[in-house]
Amino acid sequence: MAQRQTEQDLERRFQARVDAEEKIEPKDWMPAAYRKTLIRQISQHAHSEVVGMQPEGNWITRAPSLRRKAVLLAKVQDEAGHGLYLYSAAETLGTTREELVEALHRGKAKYSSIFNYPTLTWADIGAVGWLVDGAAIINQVALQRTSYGPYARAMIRICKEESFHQRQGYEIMLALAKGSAQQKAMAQDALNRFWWPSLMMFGPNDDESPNSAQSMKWKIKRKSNDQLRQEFVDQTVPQIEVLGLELPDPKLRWNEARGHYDFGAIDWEEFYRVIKGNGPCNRQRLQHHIKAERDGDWVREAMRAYEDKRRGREAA
Ligand code: BYC
Repeated sequence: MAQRQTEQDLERRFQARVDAEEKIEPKDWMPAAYRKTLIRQISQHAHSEVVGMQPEGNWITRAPSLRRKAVLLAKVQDEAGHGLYLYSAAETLGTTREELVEALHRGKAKYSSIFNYPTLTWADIGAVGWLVDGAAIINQVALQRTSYGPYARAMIRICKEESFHQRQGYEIMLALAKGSAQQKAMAQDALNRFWWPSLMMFGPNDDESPNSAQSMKWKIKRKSNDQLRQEFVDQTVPQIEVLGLELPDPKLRWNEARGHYDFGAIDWEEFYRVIKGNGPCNRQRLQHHIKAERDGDWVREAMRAYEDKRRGREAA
C-alpha cells in the first residue's frame, strides 16, 4: 500500500512537471507507459526516416540534371541523419537500436504509411519533397515542444533541414508546372496521387485515435491529428494555386465561417490496409531494409572485432 502511494506521488509530481512545461530527461523518473509510448513513437519516426530513403533513392540515378542529382543525394543523406538522431533519442529510454530494428523486421513496429506508395515519375520526387516533407514539418514543428528533452532537441535540428527539403520539392513542382504541357500533366498526376496519402500521414481522426488523449496529457503530442491535418490543408491549397494546378479534391473549399478549408472524406479503409502491411510497396520496402541490414553485417562484425582487440590491448 505504502509503495502504491509512492508510485502515485511520483506520477503526480511527474504530471506537475509536464504541466509546468519542464522537459523530462533520460534519468528522471517517468511512468512506464510514458516510456513505452515514447519508444513506440520515436522508433516509428526513426524507421520512417530510414525507410523514406527508398522511394527517393529510387530516383538518384535518374535525376534529370547534375544539380538535381546533387540536391536529391544531399536530401536522402539528411534523412539517414534524422534516423540516427531519432534512434539515439530512443536509446536514451533504455532500448537498443538492434531491438528497434528487429521489431521493424518482425513487423511489430510501424513506419509512416506514406512510404508504401511508389515514386513512378520524376514529378513524384517533387511531390514527396513538397507534400510529404511539408506534412512532416507541420507535425515536427509541434514536436519541437514535446515533453521529452532528447526528442524535442532532435526535432529542432530535423526541422531546419526539413524546410530545405520542402522547398526543393516545391521548386521541382514549380519547374514542371511552368514547363511543357506534358511536364505540367506529370506534376498534376503526382499531386493527385500523393494528396490523399499525405493527409493520411497525420493518423486517424481524433475520435478514432487510441493513443491521442494520453499523449496529449503527457504533452508528447502538442497538437491533435486533425488539427495538424487542417494546418497542412490550409497551408498547401494556396501553394497549389500558385503552381496553377487543379485541386486534387473537388470538396476543397474555403469556409469563411470556420476560417479553414473544408475537404473531402479520407479513405480510412485504404489507410488501415496500408498500415497493416498491404499497401502497394510494403513488402518491397521491408525486404529491401532487411537485405541492406544483412549486407552491412560484415561492417558491424569488423567494428566489433576492432573494438574487442582495442579493449584487449588496453587491458594487457
Ligand atoms: N503511418 O493513436 P494514433 C518522415 C498508427 S515523415 C503508419 O493516432 P499516435 C519523412 C499509430 O502508430 C513521417 N502508422 O497514434 C518525411 C498507431 O499504431 P500503434 C514520420 C500510423 O502515435 C520525408 C495507430 O495508427 N513522422 O519521416 O498517437 C522524407 C493509431 O494512431 C500512421 C512521424 O513519425 C501513419 N501515417 O499518432 C523522409 C512523426 N498514423 O503504434 C522521412 C511522429 C497513425 O499503436 N509521430 N499510425 O501500433 C507522430 O506524431 C504520431 O505517432 C502520429 C500518430 C501522428 C503519426
